[in-house]
Amino acid sequence: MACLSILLYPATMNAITQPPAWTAASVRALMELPFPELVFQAASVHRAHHDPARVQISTLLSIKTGGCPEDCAYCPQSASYEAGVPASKLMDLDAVLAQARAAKAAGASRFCMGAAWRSPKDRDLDAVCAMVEGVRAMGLESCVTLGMLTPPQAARLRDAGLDYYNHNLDTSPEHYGAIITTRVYQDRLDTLAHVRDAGIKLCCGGIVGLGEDEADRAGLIAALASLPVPPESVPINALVRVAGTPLAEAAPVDAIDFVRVIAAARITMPASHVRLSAGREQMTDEAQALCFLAGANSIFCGPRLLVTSNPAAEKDRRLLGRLGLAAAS
Ligand code: SAM
Ligand code: DTB
Ligand code: SF4
Repeated sequence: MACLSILLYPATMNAITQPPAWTAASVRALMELPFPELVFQAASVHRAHHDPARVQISTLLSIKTGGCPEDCAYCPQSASYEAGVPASKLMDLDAVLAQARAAKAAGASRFCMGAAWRSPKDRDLDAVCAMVEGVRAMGLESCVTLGMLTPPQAARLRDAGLDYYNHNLDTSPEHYGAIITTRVYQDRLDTLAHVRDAGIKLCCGGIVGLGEDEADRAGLIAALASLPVPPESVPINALVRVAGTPLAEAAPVDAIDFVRVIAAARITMPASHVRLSAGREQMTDEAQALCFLAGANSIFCGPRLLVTSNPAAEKDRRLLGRLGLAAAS
């Protein structure tokens, strides 16, 4: 037991004055613990910081789909690949608000709007700000993911009342160049800093299943936990393999390995909401139950993610019911 505890706390930690400074090596040691020990530690941290019977529910809407100039190898919305996703224009305000109303009626507390942009044009940002204002007026939390932002753009979103900005690190710094060539890791870190400086909460996570190794998974979690302030919301996605993208034939993610990543996120970012995000449709109920046990406490509900599908609302209602979990308000 003593040796397991040593593995959990990295050497750089000063137990009295500082929180742990997580490194890829210390997160990897954590992720390699015997599975029952890892899940026990994650569940203990979860209980100390959250009600383990509550799950935060978000709903996603793609407000501007396809035709993206970036070349993220996982993404069906990149113009670089033939994934059968035609480019469309930014949705009208009324259509977006109708979807937000439906999400609220279905039990969501947060409405997340995604756009397939490298970065928004200032004219588009006006329209998105109106969407944020409309969503908040319904009593829903708002989240947008629009690509890279400048500091003035982040300030405009803050002034519109935006609660969360989603901008994922996706994988480790070392693996990033194998997945995306049209931007670098530092671009992501810069936008995260602009969002934080504007006073908007961060939603930032990554994807498992991009051909990364265990060191990369640990490196992603260490990078997230080492941000100046950890993200309030940490989406952990399992790659949804889409025909036409370079990762269409990637090896499927092993469910136990995925739970290890969730557990590591929970232990290293105790106060954050850890979202079991894309890929739930391909997971068994039992794998999802293990994720909740290991500290996941948020999901996307609704039949669509951005362009791929997600479990039907009724299926999720049954799953949460079976597990005795309730939606957090
Ligand atoms: N274009 C903006 C950007 O990339 O920041 C916002 C939209 S983008 C689709 C949002 C996130 O969706 C990506 O950062 C990635 O983590 C996730 N994503 C995209 N395609 C995915 C896939 N096939 N499987 C899992 N997650 C995916
Ligand atoms: C996140 O981490 N996952 C969501 C949200 N943030 C924007 C997106 C998942 C996308 C899955 C593939 C698709 O439907 O395009
Ligand atoms: Fe564009 Fe975002 Fe897809 Fe990358 S993940 S191709 S930036 S929409």
